[in-house]
Amino acid sequence: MGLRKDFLWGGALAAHQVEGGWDQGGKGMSVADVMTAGDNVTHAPRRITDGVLPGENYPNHEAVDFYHHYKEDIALFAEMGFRALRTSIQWTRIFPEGDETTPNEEGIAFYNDLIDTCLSHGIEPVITLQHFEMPWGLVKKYNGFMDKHVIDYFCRFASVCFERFGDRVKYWMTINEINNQAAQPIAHHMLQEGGVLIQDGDPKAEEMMYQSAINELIASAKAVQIGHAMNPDLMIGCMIANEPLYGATCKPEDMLEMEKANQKRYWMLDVHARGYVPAFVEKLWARKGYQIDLSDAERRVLAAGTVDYIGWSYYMSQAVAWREANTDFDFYELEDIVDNPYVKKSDWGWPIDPLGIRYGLNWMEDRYHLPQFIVENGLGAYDKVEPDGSIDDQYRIDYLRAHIAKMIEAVDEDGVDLLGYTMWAPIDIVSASTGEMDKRYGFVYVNKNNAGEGDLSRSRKKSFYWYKKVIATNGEDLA
Ligand code: BGP
Repeated sequence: MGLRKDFLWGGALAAHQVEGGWDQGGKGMSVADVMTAGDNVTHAPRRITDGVLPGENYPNHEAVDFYHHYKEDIALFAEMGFRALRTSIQWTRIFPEGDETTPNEEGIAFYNDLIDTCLSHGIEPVITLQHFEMPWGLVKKYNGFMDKHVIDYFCRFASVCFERFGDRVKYWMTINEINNQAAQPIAHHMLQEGGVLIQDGDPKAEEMMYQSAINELIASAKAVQIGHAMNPDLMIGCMIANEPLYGATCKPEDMLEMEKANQKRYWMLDVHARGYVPAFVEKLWARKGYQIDLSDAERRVLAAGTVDYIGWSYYMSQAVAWREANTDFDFYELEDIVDNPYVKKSDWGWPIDPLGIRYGLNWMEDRYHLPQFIVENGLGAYDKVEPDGSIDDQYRIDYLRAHIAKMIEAVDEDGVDLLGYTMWAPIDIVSASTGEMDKRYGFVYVNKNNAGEGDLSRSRKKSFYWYKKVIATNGEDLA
């Protein structure tokens, strides 16, 4: 009983949310570098500016300066007993504009040292190739994945990563939370996943999303084949935002709406895992008159590039209700998700549902029969530093304990094949959705606030010691 002995306990980061050093070491500008900060008080969203403009606040430019602190930070992760660290390789450190023919050796040297530092502590590096980090140069020249040329640039980037790091990195993921754009084609998400700029309200937005997503999936499938051709032992997965969906009631319309919502949110996973576009998507394209450029040769690429495992993030479940006007049961997150009265919410309004992680693991197992890897799960919260410097983040411990307990039940009682759990994020970092520093996830506190004040010093929170014990007992002692 219990988790496998080599269970990959650890933490997950995204390079652009921690590294900073946005213009150092030959790095080019990425989409993360042109996003301003939003906030949780006025609910102002992050804005995308046309390049880096004077007088704007770009929180990812410095982030928590992992670029210069990674040795110290990885030593802290090792102190907790991490067996795995997930992070991404910023495309713009390797190809600053995105379409160069030779890589930037300084960027490669940085990641070589980061990977070696992990390995020297016995930590398995787990790498995401594209975590909201599309080169701005590719956005401006090609509108990101709207253009098929970008598939080739992604493959060139992936090839260099597999060649230079594949001797030491076994676990890979292609595109982070690729499905976030599926049911809410708004500018923020289109930019993050596909590097595609659209105007809010553009009537072509959804068709563009499908075209970009298809091109992203082709790029992912090609990367899987490139990686396996170099080394068949590489484990190359996808990365899905898993928000298990519940019908708001047992009314038949709500249940069908829930099923249609699942189809729409997870069809990209169908392609990753099964290698073909499901019929309901082809029908939707036909019904809406979308002209999607997907050749027979590209369909063969999709079939030949299926993933080895499913990596997914879990923060919340959602409840879905049918609206009478919605005669074709077409799902849109902003309109069809309703409050679930049975679950609490975080300070940022994210539903908290520990049982949903077990439900999600079972749902994935039933649908895809592939190994799974929970590569993000955590609580964004306000932390208070006491006068003696300590941080009593019992709420974070409670959140993680409840989720890990349900995750273990899915393995123990339901037989799910689970490779590991990398919590988000072991150190405080810049929030992806709001750009805030004060939305904290870490076991390690970083002295920096939303206004950018603080000396970036690191300190251990109460949860640091708790997680160390969880790993040391392989999840048996969650107390
Ligand atoms: C996921 C992203 C991460 C991360 C996390 C928490 O969507 O993969 O990059 O940021 O969510 O979200 P946030 O930072 O908005 O709190």
